[in-house]
Amino acid sequence: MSTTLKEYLGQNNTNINESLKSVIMSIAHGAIIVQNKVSRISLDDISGSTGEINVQGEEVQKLDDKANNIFIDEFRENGKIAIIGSEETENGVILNKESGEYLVNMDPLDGSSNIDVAVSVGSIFGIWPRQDDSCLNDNSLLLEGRKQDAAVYIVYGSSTLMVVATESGVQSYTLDLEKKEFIITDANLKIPNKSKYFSVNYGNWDNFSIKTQEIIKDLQGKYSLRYIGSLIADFHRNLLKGGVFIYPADNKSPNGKLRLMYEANPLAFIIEKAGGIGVTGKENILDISPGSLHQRTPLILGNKDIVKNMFE
Ligand code: AHM
Ligand code: MG
Repeated sequence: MSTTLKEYLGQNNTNINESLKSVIMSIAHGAIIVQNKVSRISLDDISGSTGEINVQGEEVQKLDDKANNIFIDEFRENGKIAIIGSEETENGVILNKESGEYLVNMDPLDGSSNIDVAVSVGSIFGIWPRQDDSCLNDNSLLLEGRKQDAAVYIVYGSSTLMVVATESGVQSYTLDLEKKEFIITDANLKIPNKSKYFSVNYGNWDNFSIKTQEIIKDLQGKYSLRYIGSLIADFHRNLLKGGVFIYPADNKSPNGKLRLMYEANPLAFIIEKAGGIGVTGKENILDISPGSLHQRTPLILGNKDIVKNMFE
């Protein structure tokens, strides 16, 4: 008998409160709508860019925009979310100033440069309990990763998966397209002890520092190289098979490319709950005290052993 996401969250051993359950269910509902758009991109004229440039200075893809609106609408309807930070909006979007209990930082469509070529993309969410502040503004979103109550990502790939991490562990659910329900397919996801892969954009080699080049040279020959260029797809493969993902600082991106609040923090939370670790190279991602919503960070995510060896 298959257990749906709703049924699984309803079981006593998950230790998740009702409000958090409803936030997770809203993400699942939004993801089913986004999955449909992703699969129909060429049929519904939603490929390509909107012509706008987002706060990151990157082209906004039509689907970036749609996914952003889909999840914001879900969260607005939910009522439990006070404010959202999104890759696609310059400032936080206030939803429920009075009684919102959670703050969500999200990348509504990660890997969007891969959408038009039918390569896996994803959505990423970090969920924090609202702190004791009466005035709600962008600063309310700037909490350390370790304070997250939960983090979630979706992979829109050959199948659509939703991975949910809370204090009690990490579960993976697969979307049953016929029933339009996420079904639990792994109740206790752990990164394997033995690693298979390392993932880095070798095209940036000349911009890497000597130290970064040495670290990467050390991985060559020990592990197979896999790099998709969709963070979620690279992360998910390495989480299941064992490995390390590296997006370091370089000459072109002195603070790294990926964003702390809605890419690094949720994935570092998930990998830690699965037995791995997320670091910048100098500190644990989850301990960084954030300075701004769209802050970038060097990012290394993987098995504890490989990551520790990289800096010895
Ligand atoms: P996005 O959030 O705008 O889609 O960009 C982030 C993406 C990640 O999915 C991926 O890991 C990275 O950018 C790839 O960057 P690069 O093409 O420089 O290797
Ligand atoms: Mg992204």
